[in-house]
Amino acid sequence: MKMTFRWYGEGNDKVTLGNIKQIPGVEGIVWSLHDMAAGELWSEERIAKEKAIIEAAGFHIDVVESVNVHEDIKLGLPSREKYIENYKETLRRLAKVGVKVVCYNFMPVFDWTRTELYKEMEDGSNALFFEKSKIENIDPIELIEKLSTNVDVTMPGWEPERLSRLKETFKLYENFTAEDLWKNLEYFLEQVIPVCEEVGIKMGIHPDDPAFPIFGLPRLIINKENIGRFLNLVDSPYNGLSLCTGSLGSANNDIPDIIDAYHDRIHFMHIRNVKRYDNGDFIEASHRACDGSVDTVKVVQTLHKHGYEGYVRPDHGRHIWGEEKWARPGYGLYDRALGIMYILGVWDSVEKNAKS
Ligand SMILES: [Mn+2]
Repeated sequence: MKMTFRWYGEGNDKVTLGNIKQIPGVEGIVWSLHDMAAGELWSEERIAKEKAIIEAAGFHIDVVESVNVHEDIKLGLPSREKYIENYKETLRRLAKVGVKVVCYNFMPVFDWTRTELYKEMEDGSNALFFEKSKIENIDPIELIEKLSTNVDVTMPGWEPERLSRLKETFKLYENFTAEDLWKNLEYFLEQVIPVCEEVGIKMGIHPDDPAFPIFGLPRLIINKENIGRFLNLVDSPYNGLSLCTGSLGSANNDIPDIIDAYHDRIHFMHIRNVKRYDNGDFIEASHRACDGSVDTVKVVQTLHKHGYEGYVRPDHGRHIWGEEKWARPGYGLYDRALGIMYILGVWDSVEKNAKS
């Protein structure tokens, strides 16, 4: 297991590479060019600059999260061809500087959905929260209209300046089915995976978050069965997974069982915990197994059992010690650092037991 940490880049992240350097065990930075729009070709100069900054701080640049997939590719529009060509060329350029794994997702419209970014917990920390009743059975167009007339209410990703564009995007997905999305995903993989095989980059799809359909939009990467179907779309080791225990944990998935089934196709692990409530709400919890619904201890044990040699990062953390004042939602410093120590603690203890 190779430990990494996600960093949003200089001037774009209050956490510094110097901070990260002091977390035990971190070897690599998970990075991206965050100002690149989906579908844009990444410039070689920008890639080289980012590589220089990260390597100067003593980290590797093996994992990129994410190279985002343009909405037209998900929708299967004729304009997807130019965006797929850009995607392939970006992969070639990343391979040239030594990138090994690229994380991406194939979720319509949204990257991830929560209803609150700073839900206060009993201990004074706060975390990302999803309240199901807030968005269940709500027509997204109606929700957009409600949000545009009431400026005091907003949701992450639904900021007033985005609402009109959101409305257009949602309209494009009218009468669009999960089978349509599967077909478009297959088309994308058939184009991109041969390039990956040629240049040596492993693709890892990130599960949908949350792992169930919302706003009538299809969701594919949500459970063991669908992950199996995904891996068979193009049956190549380069077509793999960025397995996120938090995303899959937002629904009742047996994650150690999923790892048992597909461990040889997992290139990147996101490890975090979520606490699920009976009504379908969930909140992001500390990494500790007993604090949430994901058995994070068994997750790490299962990875060890299979001799997992891929990349790992702690995923979202809570905001603790007041860092909500400056940190990105989910991407503070302290709780993710604690998460790393928990993950490494479990790993080292299994490792030691195996040797004695
Ligand atoms: Mn994740």
